[in-house]
Amino acid sequence: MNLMDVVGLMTSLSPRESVDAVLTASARSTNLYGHGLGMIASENIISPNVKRAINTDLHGRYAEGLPGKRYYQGCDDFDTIEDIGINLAKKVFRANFANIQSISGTVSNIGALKALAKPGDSITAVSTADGGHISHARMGAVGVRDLNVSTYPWNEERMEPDIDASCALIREIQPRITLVGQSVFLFPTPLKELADAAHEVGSTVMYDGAHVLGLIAGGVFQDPLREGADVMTGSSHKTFPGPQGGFLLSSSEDEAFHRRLNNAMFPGVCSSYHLHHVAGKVVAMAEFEAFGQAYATDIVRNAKKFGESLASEGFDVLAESRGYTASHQVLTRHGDIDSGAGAVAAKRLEEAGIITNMNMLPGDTKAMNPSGLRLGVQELTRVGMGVNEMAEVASLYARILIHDEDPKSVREDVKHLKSDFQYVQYCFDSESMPAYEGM
Ligand code: DSN
Repeated sequence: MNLMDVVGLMTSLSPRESVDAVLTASARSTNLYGHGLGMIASENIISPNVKRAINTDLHGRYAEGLPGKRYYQGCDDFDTIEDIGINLAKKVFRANFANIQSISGTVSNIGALKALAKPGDSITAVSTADGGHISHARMGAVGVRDLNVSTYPWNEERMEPDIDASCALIREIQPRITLVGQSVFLFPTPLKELADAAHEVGSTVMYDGAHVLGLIAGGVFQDPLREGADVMTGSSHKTFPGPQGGFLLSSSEDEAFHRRLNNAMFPGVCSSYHLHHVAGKVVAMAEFEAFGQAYATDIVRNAKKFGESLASEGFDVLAESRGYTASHQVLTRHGDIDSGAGAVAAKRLEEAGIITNMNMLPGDTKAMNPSGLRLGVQELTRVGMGVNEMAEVASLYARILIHDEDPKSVREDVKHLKSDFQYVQYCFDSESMPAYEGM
């Protein structure tokens, strides 16, 4: 069936058929992940109690403002939830300020850019080609705020900004915001050096911790708010294992600055802020306080093992000289630069029930035809896989991508491996609800 046939079929559905089609497709997607290996580095699954917190009447309610200062009645109970959440966020992320209203990492970034800069100001950031997020670029949030972006020179060997050249850039440009952090994020950013240069020229340091927030909270990556970041943004659903949403955090003790950050979020970039997801985030933070350090430690241990195992299977794994990774991610190159071999590899893995994403690697210039894969182990870790399973997963990759076995025959082994890992770990009441079932 070609695309136009599919579009035709979709537009001819009756209302009842549309409902059924959505429910069927949702169940199939759940099934795909339940029997497969979810390895997209920006995803995760939520615990039974987070699911319960999300599936409440709060999903349809409004609470503009802050706890105790609302524009709507009926918010007293939600105020309790948000108050617990703000306090937990300060504790879990070791911050002096926390706003937990953001509905995504990108919205957190737009809010931070609104609070910290005005249109026409300059900003420095990691380029998308080197792994920066689209919201750090003119095509994304940085453009929405009309900021002029200069990107850091990149050290490909170390997979981080070239320190001396980046400090020189900051001193030359004197950006309003020195933005660091990436979506392709293998190693901690050498933050202290960059922050010293930034503060010397009066720049505010903003750290986008979307991908690595759980590792930061678990104390196994870096501690941006103590290494010079003034503001930290992040997603609540990547290595931090909550529902989809965002955080806005700061090390500042200045209450006027806190008000600026809060105002940037509301009325700045959010009106409704999805109260059920806030409740889910609060439960996730409480569970993280209890279990997060062990979870974060296991993620990094698994990622290192996965990188080593892929390399032993014969894959070209990036950053060998640094032990492949210090985060949840591993990067593999599958052919020449711009060859599109990463896209082909991702499709073959999907046929076996292994869900990944193609990714540009240093040198690639075509986002739809990159040479690489970005692989994350945070979801597999969350359902209890350890280093032995990482070696097994690497061998499944090799059967498909190196020994050219038919992915469909590997799919049964993927399913078999996954069948033993059906409950979310590192949470309360783990076995009260299977990981891949609805609410
Ligand atoms: N695009 C997401 C990622 O996969 O990194 C972040 O928003």
